[in-house]
Amino acid sequence: MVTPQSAFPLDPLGLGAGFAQYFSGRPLVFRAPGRINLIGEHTDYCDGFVLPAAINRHCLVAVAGNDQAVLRVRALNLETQAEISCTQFVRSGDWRDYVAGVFFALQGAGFPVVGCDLLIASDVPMGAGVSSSAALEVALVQAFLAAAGAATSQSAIASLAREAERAFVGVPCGPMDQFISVHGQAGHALLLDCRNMEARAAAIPAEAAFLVVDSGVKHKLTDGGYAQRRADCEEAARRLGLAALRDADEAMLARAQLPPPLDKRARHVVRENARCLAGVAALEAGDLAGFGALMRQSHESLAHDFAVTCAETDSLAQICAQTPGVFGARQMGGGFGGAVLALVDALAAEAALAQICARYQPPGARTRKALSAPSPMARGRFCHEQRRTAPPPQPVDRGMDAGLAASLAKTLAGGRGGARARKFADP
Ligand code: GAF
Repeated sequence: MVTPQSAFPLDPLGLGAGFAQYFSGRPLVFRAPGRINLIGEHTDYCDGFVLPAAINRHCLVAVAGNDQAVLRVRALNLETQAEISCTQFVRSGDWRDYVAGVFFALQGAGFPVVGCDLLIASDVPMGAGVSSSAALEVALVQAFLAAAGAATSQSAIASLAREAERAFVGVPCGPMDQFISVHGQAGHALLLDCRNMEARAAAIPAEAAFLVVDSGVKHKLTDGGYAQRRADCEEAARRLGLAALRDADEAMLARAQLPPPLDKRARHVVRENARCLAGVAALEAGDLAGFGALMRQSHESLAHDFAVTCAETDSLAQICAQTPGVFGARQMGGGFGGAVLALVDALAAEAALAQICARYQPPGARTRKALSAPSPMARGRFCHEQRRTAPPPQPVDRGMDAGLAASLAKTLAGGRGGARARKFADP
């Protein structure tokens, strides 16, 4: 996946300094990452298991209160701006719903909110299945809270960001994307149990690299297919007499003889949960071939049982899987397009990416251009290069002295490191 060189600052100091071009006031800057999901797709809203990792692509938001009942927003990567009312939520059907949605989700949850000026920049590709929206939501939650002088727990930040997506953007998403954007750890994926929100860090072996290859087919979770799959899963669970498909197993499905397509939807979830648990064991054992085989099975299941792939992602996953050095590949994220994730031998990553780009015929000139060169994201072990996520509030003073600036840059660049197992309770 390639994002052209950005014409705007993507570091907190640069964005903080850029704020003065558009607004007055001293901004605070917040940052949240996008994600990959190694395996466990369409299982999070079934109370199941997922294995996401935060990536080294981020959304940054610089914020300062403006003493007015309005949100003045400049989105640098979209080259656009907007004024959004703080008194009433009005659905726009575009990026403004995320900004207004987070604001009103916070207000609805009883947090203080104030009118703000916001400068937004992101290098998380949109519509590619790497959670650009969750990164934006998480950064916005932190920004709005800080502007109002409020604070809350990391888990609450993730829940509030998800609530904005569900209640205001209108996507009935599961908890995975916002959770990993808040809790991601450098060099690790997190095995998340979406029923009790307990997570365990699993180290990504040094020999492993993940390539994210954009199919060029933009997915949009608001289009209805995602909500339909979720409704199918809930209906299947209801017919099985279960709280969620997490509680189903193969024997139950064989006995119940659910009607199509519920039978296939349920089979995907039951098997994908099993693949996710087998996957984390394979990863921890350094069995990359085993993990790759599970990824291939996951793609087949997403294509045939869950019906969320498309011709382009099927073709791209096949090309990836046939490329020397690649252990396995699968469509990632909500589906109906977006990106394919490939697990590859780190030493073969550059060559594999070049071969994949040469063989894949993406739809449209824009994407051909986008795939013309390897990107930092697709190059090497990008999961090992990610930076600390969800940094604490950091005032960015345009007159900051060099020593403080260096110390801030160092803080923001530091990884958390170290595996941990803990419960992330919802508020
Ligand atoms: C999207 C959703 F936002 C997630 O909650 C998850 O359901 C994913 O699709 C599919 O696994 O990213």
